Amino acid sequence: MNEVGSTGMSGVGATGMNEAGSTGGKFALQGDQPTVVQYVVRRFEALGVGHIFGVPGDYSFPIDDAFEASPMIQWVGCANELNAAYAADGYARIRGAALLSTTYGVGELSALNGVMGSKAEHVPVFHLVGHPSRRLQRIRAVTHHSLGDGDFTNFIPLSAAAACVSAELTPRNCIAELERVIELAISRSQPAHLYVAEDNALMPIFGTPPAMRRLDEIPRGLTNPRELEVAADAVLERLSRAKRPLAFVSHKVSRHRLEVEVTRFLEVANIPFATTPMDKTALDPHHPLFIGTYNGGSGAPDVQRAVAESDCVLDLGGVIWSDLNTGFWTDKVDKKTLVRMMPHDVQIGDDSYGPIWLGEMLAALSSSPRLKPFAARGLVSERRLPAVPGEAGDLIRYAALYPRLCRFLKEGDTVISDTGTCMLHLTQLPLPPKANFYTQTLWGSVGWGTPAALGMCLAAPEDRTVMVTGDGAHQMTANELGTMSRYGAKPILIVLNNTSYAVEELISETTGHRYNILAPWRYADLPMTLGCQDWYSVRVTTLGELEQALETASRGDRAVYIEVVIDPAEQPHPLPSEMLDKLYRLTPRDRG
Ligand SMILES: Cc1ncc(C[n+]2csc(CCOP(=O)(O)OP(=O)(O)O)c2C)c(N)n1
Ligand SMILES: [Mg+2]
Repeated sequence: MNEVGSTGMSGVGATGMNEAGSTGGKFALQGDQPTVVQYVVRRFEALGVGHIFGVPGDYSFPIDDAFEASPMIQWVGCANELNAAYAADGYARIRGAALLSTTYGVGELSALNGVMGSKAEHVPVFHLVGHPSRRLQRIRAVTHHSLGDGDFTNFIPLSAAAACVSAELTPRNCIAELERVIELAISRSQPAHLYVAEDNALMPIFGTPPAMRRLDEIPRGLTNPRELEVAADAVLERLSRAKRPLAFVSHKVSRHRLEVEVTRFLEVANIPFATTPMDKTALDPHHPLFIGTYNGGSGAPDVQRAVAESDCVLDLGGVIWSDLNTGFWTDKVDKKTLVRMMPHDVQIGDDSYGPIWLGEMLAALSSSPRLKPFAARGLVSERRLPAVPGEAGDLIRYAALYPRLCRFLKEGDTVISDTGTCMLHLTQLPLPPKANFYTQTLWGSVGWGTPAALGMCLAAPEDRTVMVTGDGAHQMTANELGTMSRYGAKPILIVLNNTSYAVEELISETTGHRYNILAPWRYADLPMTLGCQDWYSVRVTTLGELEQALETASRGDRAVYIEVVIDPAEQPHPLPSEMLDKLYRLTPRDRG
């Protein structure tokens, strides 16, 4: 469990529930019981969440007021709700849960692309939405942010669709609903949608609150002992027949904080592991059993060989076998050899066993006397640092840029890649020990990286956060730079200025589209314009300038913004037509 420690609150009475957030606003009632929103704040304080990202709005004032009064949860005012959702996503990837606050209609809908990304990539974000009061709803008032039809249920299914659970909080259900929703969101590692009408928000809750569990105390899965026994037997039987087992460790292992259990199992059995680009640092890439990143037919040949030759492939947690995560579905995993140990069930061939919590499954396997260690085999090509080509006066080409970025990274760094050509390069680089690498490989919403860096900096201020983004992605969310400075985040931001949506040219059949050309921003001026205090911001056009800037950045005393001007000679070449066929068509041209 990553730093989501105890807040020191074990029960409601601990700090006098009715003090914080009792603003005496238009609906406030006095009494011994906390109001609904006060209780929500206390519950998330006890869970261990330290920040809430959002944009205020009148229907959510009760929520905003209550969090503003919290001594433990800091309000982080973002430039817009989409950015706030991305920031919450970044925060939750590190801290295990995050809070997002938006207002009815206009705010919640703006956030939905970001929250949906959290759903796709299994990140638990609690999306709190303030609704118009029950009274306005009863009289079917025509209000702002509504469709003017007196119907206040229009947006509920939309926000609910971006979550794994959705609930309206009322004074009567608040205590039980909150526990149910927290448990579901954490066990599924996906967002929750919680909404509350403005008047209900300020009513005292009904009932007696239970002892409040911290995040690491929330049960994440159930196990049927009989199913566990049968499934463990089936896995051990498969392993007993295997000569060359290999494991894939997926991002769900880190989402569910199962790194220790997975490492133990792999070490006891001495089974080597690979990761896909999306899961690159699901376990430490410097672990001796790590063989490299597997990206179907486009990854390192020795890793491809190891996967193709394996007679028992263990999928630990649930790999995303998607286009961009498997070299456009060129993976050579023989499905007959696949044993899928998902967070809540196990799938082998046509058989499915469950419910089985992955933590218990791993413990059962690791402690079984039938699990014999396999002969060790190591493949360590991915740990070698790449050579650094080019001269100081050269303009900056990718082949010279990425090796320099690679050498700049240091142990324990948080590395973020936005979607774009940078993701294709960064996922192939070796990373330093204990580095954590984050992308949105499945959802791929460009612009996620900049606000996610804000969230990650606040989630782990002691770590160094390095974010690489294309200029097109950055133009979508750059207005969050000011928020970073305001809340003391000190990221290292590397913005690749190639004046275009270059990756779009790469994946289209023709090049030279005007719609892929960007407005020419002066990126290095942005931090100052957006109010960033004492940032080191620089524009570099040669390798010498780049090295100088990275040298300054590595001093680590302040936030850094490096605009890297890419050599205009670096033109994207469209992918070979067979690749494009694979990406976009059901049947390849040569077979169709
Ligand atoms: C929200 C969203 N809108 C549009 C897209 C389509 N899209 C994918 S990559 C990309 C361009 C990225 O350009 P840039 O950040 O400049 O990176 P480059 O490829 O130039 O390195 C776009 C627009 C998307 N993925 N997400
Ligand atoms: Mg670009």
